Amino acid sequence: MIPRHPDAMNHAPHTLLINPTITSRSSARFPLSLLHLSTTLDREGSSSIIDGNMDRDFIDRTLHALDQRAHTAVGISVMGGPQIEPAIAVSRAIRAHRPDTPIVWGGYFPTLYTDTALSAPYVDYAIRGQGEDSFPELITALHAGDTAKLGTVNGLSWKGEGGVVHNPSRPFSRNGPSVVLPYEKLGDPRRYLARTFLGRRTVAHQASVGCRFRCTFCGVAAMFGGATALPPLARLERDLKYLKHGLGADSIQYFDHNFFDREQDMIPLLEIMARFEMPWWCYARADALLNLSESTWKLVRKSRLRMAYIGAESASPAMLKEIRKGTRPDQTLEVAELCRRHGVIPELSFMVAPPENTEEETEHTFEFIR
Ligand code: B12
Repeated sequence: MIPRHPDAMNHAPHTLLINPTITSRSSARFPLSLLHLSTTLDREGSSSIIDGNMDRDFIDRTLHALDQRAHTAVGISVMGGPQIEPAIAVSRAIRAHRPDTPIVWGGYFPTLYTDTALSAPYVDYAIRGQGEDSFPELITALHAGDTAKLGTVNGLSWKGEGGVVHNPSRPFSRNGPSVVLPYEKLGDPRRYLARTFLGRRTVAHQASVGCRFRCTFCGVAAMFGGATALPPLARLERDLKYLKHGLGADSIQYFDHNFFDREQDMIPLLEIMARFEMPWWCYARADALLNLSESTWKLVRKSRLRMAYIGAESASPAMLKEIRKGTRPDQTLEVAELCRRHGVIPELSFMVAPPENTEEETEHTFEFIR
């Protein structure tokens, strides 16, 4: 029998979504994971969001929110690294304050380390991968108190009588948000318009999802398995119109896992972005930028790409081969010059201290960086 709030059956399911504190307030960007989940949760119920990056007292706010009304469950977004500590703290506080409220973890950490997450007494369910379809199904089951349904939710891992049960994974979903994200759930969304290198009112947005590459070290490859989906042109137009004219944004950080996919597919997107004239930042591969034609680079300049985050990873061809990056060190040097020629600042990330020849390789990478 699934424990439920005594008042639960008197209204539609309601879910509280939490993003534990992980950045300074000035670095806070839209909690897109929770906004995406809200769009689907609100089809058959309702949801509210607490973002610890903006509201630093997020644990007190959470306990207060739980006292205001019946909650079917609490959903917590957890990335690997520093976000785990505040995620544990808020989960423990919820468990102590409302023992009957189910706690659901989602995001990169519970997706990549599901058993570890579920070994904690304050984590009842883990949603693996994209949550837009799985989570509403779990909420429906919890709201109905229907244990039998738990086994049917793809992408869910839960604690059965005989131990942890991992339901089959959910196939990759190409469906993006069918409506403009519910930014109003963040209080005044203009609080998230940040002053950055790109502009005075920078916002974060995710247009496409996934990545077709399978670099061995990357959580994205593990989460999406090489699947990727670009946004329909109308959706990109709709979202940019809202961000620029609705919210007053003047520049964008695209959080897409790998912005420049196949050149011919990018051109219509770049044409729309060029019309909005909002300086932008993205994640990009060196080989993708090097392979763009002169005419596409002309369009990229017109679209006002200002900075590209490029995973250079290593100065060692052998290492790049081993991690299946698919690029070469000479391409890293070449793309740095290419970007400069087109007025784009290359932001290059490297991994140092590999397991073999640690010191030698690290020194080699430092020389390469210089
Ligand atoms: C914004 C961001 C940050 C922000 C903070 C975000 C926050 N939580 O407030 C900052 C800048 C702090 C950050 C830091 C780091 N980040 Co970061 N970050 C991102 C980024 C660019 C966007 C996240 C986002 O909004 N995605 C869009 C939403 C829609 O997708 P999503 O988050 O995946 O959510 C979906 C699912 O995961 C799931 N889901 C997510 N949460 C929940 C919750 C519930 C309840 C459910 C049911 C489902 C669910 O459903 C959602 C909808 O499909 C991602 C790349 C990306 N595009 O995802 C990298 C990424 C998540 N970061 C990554 C990493 C590694 C880090 C760092 C560890 C890097 C470092 N070494 O320091 C640091 C760690 C944190 C730190 N140092 O404090 C990796 C994670 C990979 C991994 N192995 O786990 C990513 C994937 C980048 C990459 N390409 O590798 N990051």
